[in-house]
Amino acid sequence: MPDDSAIQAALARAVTIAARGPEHGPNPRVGCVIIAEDGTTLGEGWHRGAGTPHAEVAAIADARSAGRDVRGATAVVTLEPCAHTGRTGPCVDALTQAGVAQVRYAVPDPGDASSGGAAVLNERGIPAVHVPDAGASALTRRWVTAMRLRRPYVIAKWASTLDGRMAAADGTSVWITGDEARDHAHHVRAGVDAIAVGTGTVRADDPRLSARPGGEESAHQPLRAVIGQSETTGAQVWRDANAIALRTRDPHEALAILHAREVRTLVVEGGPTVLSALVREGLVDEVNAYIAPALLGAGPSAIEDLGIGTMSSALRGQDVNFQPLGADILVTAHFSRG
Ligand code: AOF
Ligand code: ZN
Repeated sequence: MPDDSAIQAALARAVTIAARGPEHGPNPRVGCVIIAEDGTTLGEGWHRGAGTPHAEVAAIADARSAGRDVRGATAVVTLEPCAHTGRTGPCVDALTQAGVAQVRYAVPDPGDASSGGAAVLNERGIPAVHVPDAGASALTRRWVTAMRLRRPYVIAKWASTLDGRMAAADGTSVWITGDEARDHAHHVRAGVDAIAVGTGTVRADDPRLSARPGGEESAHQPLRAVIGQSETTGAQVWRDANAIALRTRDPHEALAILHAREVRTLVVEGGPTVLSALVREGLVDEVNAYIAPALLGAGPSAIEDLGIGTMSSALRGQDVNFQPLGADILVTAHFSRG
Protein backbone atom coordinates (compact mmCIF):
# COMPACT_ATOMS: atom_id res chain seq x y z
CA MET A 1 0.00 0.00 0.00
CA PRO A 2 1.29 3.52 -0.76
CA ASP A 3 2.40 5.41 2.36
CA ASP A 4 0.68 8.51 3.77
CA SER A 5 2.97 10.97 2.03
CA ALA A 6 2.25 9.31 -1.34
CA ILE A 7 -1.50 9.58 -0.62
CA GLN A 8 -1.13 13.25 0.34
CA ALA A 9 0.88 14.01 -2.80
CA ALA A 10 -1.72 12.27 -4.97
CA LEU A 11 -4.51 14.19 -3.23
CA ALA A 12 -2.73 17.51 -3.80
CA ARG A 13 -2.41 16.61 -7.49
CA ALA A 14 -6.08 15.54 -7.62
CA VAL A 15 -7.10 18.95 -6.21
CA THR A 16 -4.95 20.74 -8.79
CA ILE A 17 -6.46 18.91 -11.76
CA ALA A 18 -9.99 19.08 -10.31
CA ALA A 19 -9.70 22.89 -10.44
CA ARG A 20 -9.51 22.65 -14.24
CA GLY A 21 -13.20 21.76 -14.27
CA PRO A 22 -15.86 24.45 -14.53
CA GLU A 23 -16.74 26.44 -11.40
CA HIS A 24 -20.38 26.67 -12.48
CA GLY A 25 -22.80 23.89 -13.36
CA PRO A 26 -24.75 21.31 -11.36
CA ASN A 27 -21.78 19.05 -10.60
CA PRO A 28 -18.79 19.57 -8.29
CA ARG A 29 -15.22 19.85 -9.46
CA VAL A 30 -13.59 16.46 -8.84
CA GLY A 31 -10.11 15.06 -9.47
CA CYS A 32 -8.78 11.50 -9.26
CA VAL A 33 -5.21 10.15 -9.28
CA ILE A 34 -4.56 6.41 -9.37
CA ILE A 35 -1.25 5.41 -7.85
CA ALA A 36 0.80 2.22 -7.60
CA GLU A 37 2.25 0.76 -4.41
CA ASP A 38 5.41 2.89 -4.71
CA GLY A 39 3.37 6.06 -5.24
CA THR A 40 3.92 6.40 -8.99
CA THR A 41 0.98 7.72 -10.97
CA LEU A 42 -0.80 5.23 -13.22
CA GLY A 43 -3.58 7.52 -14.40
CA GLU A 44 -5.30 10.77 -13.57
CA GLY A 45 -8.51 12.51 -14.56
CA TRP A 46 -10.91 15.25 -13.67
CA HIS A 47 -14.59 15.95 -14.22
CA ARG A 48 -15.24 18.39 -17.07
CA GLY A 49 -18.87 19.12 -16.31
CA ALA A 50 -22.32 17.54 -16.15
CA GLY A 51 -22.84 14.75 -18.67
CA THR A 52 -19.12 14.03 -19.12
CA PRO A 53 -17.27 11.12 -17.42
CA HIS A 54 -16.64 11.40 -13.70
CA ALA A 55 -13.06 11.87 -12.50
CA GLU A 56 -12.59 8.18 -11.57
CA VAL A 57 -13.72 6.99 -15.00
CA ALA A 58 -11.46 9.57 -16.68
CA ALA A 59 -8.48 8.42 -14.55
CA ILE A 60 -9.07 4.74 -15.37
CA ALA A 61 -9.30 5.62 -19.09
CA ASP A 62 -6.09 7.65 -18.81
CA ALA A 63 -4.22 4.69 -17.31
CA ARG A 64 -5.60 2.34 -19.98
CA SER A 65 -4.65 4.62 -22.85
CA ALA A 66 -1.09 4.61 -21.51
CA GLY A 67 -1.19 0.81 -21.26
CA ARG A 68 -0.92 0.85 -17.45
CA ASP A 69 -2.67 -1.76 -15.29
CA VAL A 70 -4.66 -0.35 -12.35
CA ARG A 71 -5.42 -3.73 -10.75
CA GLY A 72 -4.34 -3.62 -7.11
CA ALA A 73 -3.78 0.15 -7.30
CA THR A 74 -5.02 2.95 -5.01
CA ALA A 75 -7.51 5.52 -6.31
CA VAL A 76 -7.21 8.92 -4.58
CA VAL A 77 -10.25 11.11 -5.20
CA THR A 78 -11.23 14.59 -4.00
CA LEU A 79 -14.88 13.45 -3.59
CA GLU A 80 -16.41 10.19 -2.38
CA PRO A 81 -17.04 8.03 -5.48
CA CYS A 82 -20.70 8.07 -6.49
CA ALA A 83 -22.96 5.07 -6.07
CA HIS A 84 -25.70 6.12 -8.46
CA THR A 85 -26.59 6.29 -12.11
CA GLY A 86 -27.21 9.93 -12.96
CA ARG A 87 -26.12 11.31 -16.31
CA THR A 88 -23.36 8.67 -16.17
CA GLY A 89 -22.92 5.33 -14.38
CA PRO A 90 -21.78 4.66 -10.79
CA CYS A 91 -18.07 5.24 -10.16
CA VAL A 92 -18.07 2.49 -7.51
CA ASP A 93 -18.78 0.00 -10.31
CA ALA A 94 -16.12 1.46 -12.61
CA LEU A 95 -13.55 1.20 -9.79
CA THR A 96 -14.64 -2.34 -8.89
CA GLN A 97 -14.49 -3.54 -12.51
CA ALA A 98 -11.08 -1.97 -13.01
CA GLY A 99 -9.77 -3.98 -10.05
CA VAL A 100 -8.68 -1.04 -7.91
CA ALA A 101 -7.65 -2.37 -4.47
CA GLN A 102 -8.50 0.61 -2.29
CA VAL A 103 -9.80 4.16 -2.35
CA ARG A 104 -8.98 7.35 -0.44
CA TYR A 105 -11.40 10.29 -0.73
CA ALA A 106 -11.38 13.78 0.79
CA VAL A 107 -15.01 15.00 0.81
CA PRO A 108 -18.05 12.83 1.60
CA ASP A 109 -20.73 13.11 -1.13
CA PRO A 110 -23.76 14.85 0.43
CA GLY A 111 -26.08 14.01 -2.49
CA ASP A 112 -29.30 12.06 -1.78
CA ALA A 113 -28.87 9.60 -4.64
CA SER A 114 -25.12 9.69 -5.18
CA SER A 115 -23.88 9.25 -1.58
CA GLY A 116 -23.00 5.94 0.08
CA GLY A 117 -20.25 5.02 -2.38
CA ALA A 118 -17.69 4.40 0.35
CA ALA A 119 -20.02 1.97 2.14
CA VAL A 120 -20.65 0.07 -1.11
CA LEU A 121 -16.92 -0.23 -1.80
CA ASN A 122 -16.19 -1.36 1.77
CA GLU A 123 -18.86 -4.06 1.48
CA ARG A 124 -17.16 -5.28 -1.67
CA GLY A 125 -13.85 -5.59 0.15
CA ILE A 126 -12.35 -2.46 -1.39
CA PRO A 127 -11.43 -0.29 1.61
CA ALA A 128 -12.62 3.29 0.98
CA VAL A 129 -11.22 5.63 3.62
CA HIS A 130 -12.02 9.29 4.29
CA VAL A 131 -8.89 11.50 4.27
CA PRO A 132 -9.93 15.12 4.93
CA ASP A 133 -8.14 17.73 2.83
CA ALA A 134 -8.45 21.51 3.05
CA GLY A 135 -7.87 22.04 -0.66
CA ALA A 136 -10.58 19.57 -1.66
CA SER A 137 -13.03 21.10 0.86
CA ALA A 138 -12.39 24.60 -0.48
CA LEU A 139 -13.01 23.40 -4.02
CA THR A 140 -16.40 21.87 -3.17
CA ARG A 141 -17.53 24.27 -0.43
CA ARG A 142 -20.28 25.99 -2.43
CA TRP A 143 -21.53 22.78 -4.02
CA VAL A 144 -21.58 20.88 -0.71
CA THR A 145 -23.54 23.73 0.94
CA ALA A 146 -26.06 23.71 -1.91
CA MET A 147 -26.54 19.94 -1.75
CA ARG A 148 -26.85 19.86 2.05
CA LEU A 149 -29.25 22.77 2.33
CA ARG A 150 -31.15 21.89 -0.87
CA ARG A 151 -30.91 25.46 -2.11
CA PRO A 152 -28.30 27.47 -4.01
CA TYR A 153 -25.19 28.71 -2.19
CA VAL A 154 -25.98 32.42 -1.92
CA ILE A 155 -23.39 35.16 -2.43
CA ALA A 156 -24.73 38.61 -1.54
CA LYS A 157 -22.79 41.16 -3.56
CA TRP A 158 -22.84 44.92 -3.39
CA ALA A 159 -20.66 47.97 -3.92
CA SER A 160 -20.76 50.77 -1.39
CA THR A 161 -19.00 53.89 -0.25
CA LEU A 162 -16.88 54.08 2.93
CA ASP A 163 -19.98 55.21 4.77
CA GLY A 164 -21.91 52.19 3.54
CA ARG A 165 -24.14 53.79 0.89
CA MET A 166 -24.91 51.73 -2.21
CA ALA A 167 -26.65 54.58 -4.02
CA ALA A 168 -26.84 58.36 -3.79
CA ALA A 169 -29.90 60.19 -2.54
CA ASP A 170 -31.10 60.68 -6.15
CA GLY A 171 -30.89 56.90 -6.77
CA THR A 172 -27.78 56.92 -8.97
CA SER A 173 -25.70 53.85 -8.17
CA VAL A 174 -23.49 53.13 -11.17
CA TRP A 175 -19.73 53.76 -11.01
CA ILE A 176 -19.34 53.58 -7.24
CA THR A 177 -16.18 51.47 -7.64
CA GLY A 178 -13.42 51.54 -10.26
CA ASP A 179 -12.64 49.26 -13.21
CA GLU A 180 -10.74 46.58 -11.29
CA ALA A 181 -13.56 46.01 -8.80
CA ARG A 182 -16.13 45.87 -11.60
CA ASP A 183 -14.01 43.42 -13.56
CA HIS A 184 -13.63 41.23 -10.49
CA ALA A 185 -17.40 41.14 -10.11
CA HIS A 186 -17.69 40.02 -13.74
CA HIS A 187 -15.25 37.15 -13.06
CA VAL A 188 -17.44 36.11 -10.11
CA ARG A 189 -20.53 36.21 -12.36
CA ALA A 190 -18.80 34.00 -14.94
CA GLY A 191 -18.28 31.30 -12.29
CA VAL A 192 -21.82 31.05 -10.93
CA ASP A 193 -25.05 29.49 -12.19
CA ALA A 194 -27.39 32.43 -11.69
CA ILE A 195 -27.56 36.14 -10.84
CA ALA A 196 -30.59 37.50 -9.03
CA VAL A 197 -31.85 41.02 -8.49
CA GLY A 198 -35.15 42.42 -7.27
CA THR A 199 -37.71 44.03 -9.53
CA GLY A 200 -36.81 47.40 -7.97
CA THR A 201 -33.24 47.12 -9.29
CA VAL A 202 -34.49 46.12 -12.76
CA ARG A 203 -36.79 49.15 -12.86
CA ALA A 204 -34.19 51.57 -11.48
CA ASP A 205 -31.06 50.40 -13.36
CA ASP A 206 -32.27 48.16 -16.23
CA PRO A 207 -29.10 46.01 -15.83
CA ARG A 208 -27.95 43.52 -18.48
CA LEU A 209 -26.74 41.07 -15.80
CA SER A 210 -24.31 39.41 -18.20
CA ALA A 211 -20.84 38.15 -17.31
CA ARG A 212 -18.21 40.25 -19.07
CA PRO A 213 -14.82 39.40 -17.49
CA GLY A 214 -12.09 41.38 -19.24
CA GLY A 215 -14.80 43.29 -21.10
CA GLU A 216 -15.85 40.26 -23.18
CA GLU A 217 -19.00 38.18 -22.74
CA SER A 218 -17.86 34.84 -21.30
CA ALA A 219 -18.94 31.56 -22.95
CA HIS A 220 -20.94 30.67 -19.85
CA GLN A 221 -23.69 33.17 -19.09
CA PRO A 222 -25.48 32.69 -15.76
CA LEU A 223 -29.24 32.46 -15.62
CA ARG A 224 -30.77 35.87 -14.84
CA ALA A 225 -33.38 35.73 -12.07
CA VAL A 226 -35.70 38.59 -11.13
CA ILE A 227 -37.31 38.35 -7.69
CA GLY A 228 -40.57 40.16 -6.93
CA GLN A 229 -44.02 40.91 -8.23
CA SER A 230 -43.69 44.32 -9.89
CA GLU A 231 -43.90 44.56 -13.68
CA THR A 232 -40.56 44.63 -15.53
CA THR A 233 -41.68 43.91 -19.12
CA GLY A 234 -39.31 45.23 -21.78
CA ALA A 235 -36.27 45.37 -19.46
CA GLN A 236 -32.88 44.22 -20.80
CA VAL A 237 -32.83 41.15 -18.53
CA TRP A 238 -35.59 39.65 -20.72
CA ARG A 239 -33.60 40.00 -23.98
CA ASP A 240 -33.32 36.20 -24.36
CA ALA A 241 -34.69 33.01 -22.76
CA ASN A 242 -31.83 32.66 -20.23
CA ALA A 243 -33.89 34.53 -17.62
CA ILE A 244 -36.57 33.66 -15.09
CA ALA A 245 -39.17 35.69 -13.16
CA LEU A 246 -39.52 34.55 -9.55
CA ARG A 247 -42.87 36.11 -8.73
CA THR A 248 -42.76 35.62 -4.97
CA ARG A 249 -42.04 37.60 -1.83
CA ASP A 250 -40.76 34.52 -0.05
CA PRO A 251 -36.98 34.15 -0.45
CA HIS A 252 -37.16 30.45 0.51
CA GLU A 253 -39.56 29.85 -2.37
CA ALA A 254 -37.38 31.80 -4.79
CA LEU A 255 -34.36 29.67 -3.85
CA ALA A 256 -36.40 26.45 -4.09
CA ILE A 257 -37.34 27.27 -7.69
CA LEU A 258 -33.68 27.91 -8.54
CA HIS A 259 -32.59 24.71 -6.78
CA ALA A 260 -35.06 22.75 -8.90
CA ARG A 261 -33.29 24.20 -11.95
CA GLU A 262 -29.97 22.85 -10.59
CA VAL A 263 -28.65 26.30 -9.66
CA ARG A 264 -25.87 25.56 -7.14
CA THR A 265 -24.38 29.04 -6.81
CA LEU A 266 -26.29 32.27 -6.96
CA VAL A 267 -25.04 35.86 -6.78
CA VAL A 268 -27.61 38.31 -5.49
CA GLU A 269 -26.80 41.83 -6.60
CA GLY A 270 -29.52 43.87 -4.96
CA GLY A 271 -31.31 45.86 -4.12
CA PRO A 272 -31.68 46.38 -0.38
CA THR A 273 -35.16 44.78 -0.21
CA VAL A 274 -34.05 41.45 -1.67
CA LEU A 275 -30.65 41.42 0.06
CA SER A 276 -32.18 42.22 3.44
CA ALA A 277 -34.91 39.59 3.08
CA LEU A 278 -32.27 36.93 2.38
CA VAL A 279 -30.08 38.01 5.32
CA ARG A 280 -33.11 38.12 7.63
CA GLU A 281 -33.98 34.53 6.71
CA GLY A 282 -30.40 33.30 7.22
CA LEU A 283 -30.08 32.50 3.53
CA VAL A 284 -26.82 34.35 2.78
CA ASP A 285 -23.70 32.17 2.82
CA GLU A 286 -21.16 34.74 1.68
CA VAL A 287 -20.96 38.51 1.37
CA ASN A 288 -18.83 40.16 -1.30
CA ALA A 289 -18.69 43.84 -0.43
CA TYR A 290 -16.74 46.12 -2.79
CA ILE A 291 -15.92 49.26 -0.85
CA ALA A 292 -14.95 52.48 -2.61
CA PRO A 293 -13.04 55.29 -0.85
CA ALA A 294 -15.96 57.70 -1.30
CA LEU A 295 -18.41 59.39 1.05
CA LEU A 296 -22.04 60.23 0.29
CA GLY A 297 -23.55 60.98 3.68
CA ALA A 298 -27.02 60.12 2.40
CA GLY A 299 -28.60 57.31 0.39
CA PRO A 300 -29.65 53.70 1.02
CA SER A 301 -27.32 51.08 2.44
CA ALA A 302 -27.20 47.52 1.11
CA ILE A 303 -28.89 46.03 4.15
CA GLU A 304 -31.98 47.48 5.79
CA ASP A 305 -33.23 47.05 9.35
CA LEU A 306 -32.70 43.45 10.46
CA GLY A 307 -34.36 43.91 13.83
CA ILE A 308 -30.95 43.81 15.51
CA GLY A 309 -30.88 46.34 18.34
CA THR A 310 -27.61 45.73 20.10
CA MET A 311 -23.97 45.12 19.17
CA SER A 312 -23.76 41.67 20.74
CA SER A 313 -26.46 40.52 18.28
CA ALA A 314 -24.58 41.65 15.16
CA LEU A 315 -24.16 38.95 12.51
CA ARG A 316 -20.44 38.33 12.25
CA GLY A 317 -18.71 36.83 9.27
CA GLN A 318 -16.00 34.17 9.34
CA ASP A 319 -13.09 33.29 7.05
CA VAL A 320 -12.80 36.95 6.14
CA ASN A 321 -10.70 37.93 3.14
CA PHE A 322 -9.53 41.34 1.95
CA GLN A 323 -8.46 42.06 -1.58
CA PRO A 324 -7.33 45.46 -2.85
CA LEU A 325 -8.74 46.23 -6.31
CA GLY A 326 -7.32 49.50 -7.56
CA ALA A 327 -8.43 52.19 -5.11
CA ASP A 328 -11.23 49.93 -3.84
CA ILE A 329 -11.22 46.91 -1.54
CA LEU A 330 -13.18 43.68 -1.67
CA VAL A 331 -14.21 42.21 1.67
CA THR A 332 -15.38 38.59 1.50
CA ALA A 333 -16.98 37.08 4.59
CA HIS A 334 -18.78 33.78 5.13
CA PHE A 335 -22.00 33.41 7.07
CA SER A 336 -22.68 29.72 6.46
CA ARG A 337 -24.54 27.90 9.19
CA GLY A 338 -23.09 24.57 8.14
C1 AOF B 1 -17.93 11.19 -8.64
N1 AOF B 1 -16.97 11.65 -9.48
O1 AOF B 1 -16.18 13.17 -10.88
C2 AOF B 1 -18.25 13.60 -9.89
C3 AOF B 1 -19.22 13.11 -8.98
O2 AOF B 1 -25.33 13.37 -13.28
P1 AOF B 1 -24.03 12.71 -13.02
O3 AOF B 1 -23.98 11.27 -13.44
O4 AOF B 1 -22.86 13.48 -13.60
O5 AOF B 1 -23.82 12.68 -11.43
C4 AOF B 1 -23.68 13.87 -10.74
C5 AOF B 1 -23.47 13.62 -9.26
O6 AOF B 1 -22.36 12.74 -9.06
C6 AOF B 1 -23.14 14.88 -8.50
O7 AOF B 1 -24.28 15.52 -8.00
C7 AOF B 1 -22.24 14.36 -7.39
O8 AOF B 1 -22.99 13.81 -6.33
C8 AOF B 1 -21.50 13.24 -8.08
N2 AOF B 1 -20.32 13.84 -8.73
N3 AOF B 1 -19.02 11.93 -8.38
O9 AOF B 1 -17.82 10.07 -8.14
C9 AOF B 1 -17.08 12.81 -10.11
N4 AOF B 1 -18.41 14.77 -10.57
ZN1 ZN C 1 -19.16 9.19 -10.08
